Amino acid sequence: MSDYTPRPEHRFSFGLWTVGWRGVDPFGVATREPMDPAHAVEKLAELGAWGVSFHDEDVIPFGAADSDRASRIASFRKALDSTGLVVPMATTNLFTHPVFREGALTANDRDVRRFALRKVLRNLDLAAELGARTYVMWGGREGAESPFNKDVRAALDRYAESVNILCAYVREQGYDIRFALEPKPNEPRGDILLPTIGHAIAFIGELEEPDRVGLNPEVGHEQMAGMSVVHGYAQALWHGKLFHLDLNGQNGPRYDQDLRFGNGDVKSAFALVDLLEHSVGASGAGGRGSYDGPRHFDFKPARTEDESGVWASAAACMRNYLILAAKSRAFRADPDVAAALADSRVGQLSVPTLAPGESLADLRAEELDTTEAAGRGAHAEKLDQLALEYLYGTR
Ligand code: DIG
Ligand code: MN
Ligand code: MN
Repeated sequence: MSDYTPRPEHRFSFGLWTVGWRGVDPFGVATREPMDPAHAVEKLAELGAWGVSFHDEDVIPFGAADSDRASRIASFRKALDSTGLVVPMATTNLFTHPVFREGALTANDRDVRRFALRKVLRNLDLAAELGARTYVMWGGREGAESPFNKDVRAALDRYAESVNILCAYVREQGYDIRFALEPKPNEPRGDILLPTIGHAIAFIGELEEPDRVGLNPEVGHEQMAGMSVVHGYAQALWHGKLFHLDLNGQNGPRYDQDLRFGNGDVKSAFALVDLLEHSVGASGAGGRGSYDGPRHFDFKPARTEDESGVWASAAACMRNYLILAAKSRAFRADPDVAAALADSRVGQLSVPTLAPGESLADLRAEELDTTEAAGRGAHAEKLDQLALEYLYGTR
């Protein structure tokens, strides 16, 4: 029997806002009491987590006096020190306060944009103090409900201006920090800017310091847009842009469910863990990119739960990852799978189409019996069924 006990070496991390989510939704008030960040840190450590991430306001209330800010940071630090949990990632809440009602870094209102930039800069300093190496930017309020209310080209100018300023600041301060953009197609805005991995990768290419900016793709956000999360993560890896990740669950295009990881689209969860675990150090398809960062969860324990359910849900995120990682190892070691991969010519995709030194004349001199080639089966069904049988537990 495999051991599915989470340990710090697995590098599981959680957003403070996940286990601290009080269950407020558009149709109901909180079902849980506020959670002290120190308590969250202590409980996550007990469960076997390695790290925590935070928004500024997960630790420091909006507008807190300096003395209150200092004591809350001290309490958070004390819990980190006593448990040994680290802070791999930090981010800014640019979405809760009404001042951000029409956006933050891309608000039409220039005063709001300048305030948002100051808010990020301040939390970047704290992030650096706490040792975070990734700073996530999720533009939850960057977008619009009306196509006439947002000049998207100007908004992207402002977004790029902000990211360029933040990259320059981190460089000048000597912070060992990279930025990770988090795409999401909608919710809370009718349409959010940089809605998918593809949009974000294209945007990064227009920045002054593109090497300092990558992605923090969230499973459910790609699936909300009807995208394949595995293809999206694989392309982010291919670009060398998978700087961090938000693991959770989702049942296809609908509101952002933020289910515990491993719930929702189970097959995609298995394929994603296989990609993340198999591609680390492996030849992988083309060998391009592998991810060895935190296994970070951004999920919401169901509103139905009391605090005991919160911890059951958090523990299940890590357990599900370990179960799927064990299945991926077994799948990859199975000789029947190796044979099915060969029958499907999966490895052949890593062979360059043109041989080294081969000329186009050589290529064009070749002929293919297209009737014979058209008759070649892909044998994908057999391979996919083997994968499903690992999920079903019959292998
Ligand atoms: C929501 O998916 C967003 C916010 O929770 C946060 O800004 C980001 C960090 O992972 N994810
Ligand atoms: Mn989400
Ligand atoms: Mn997220």
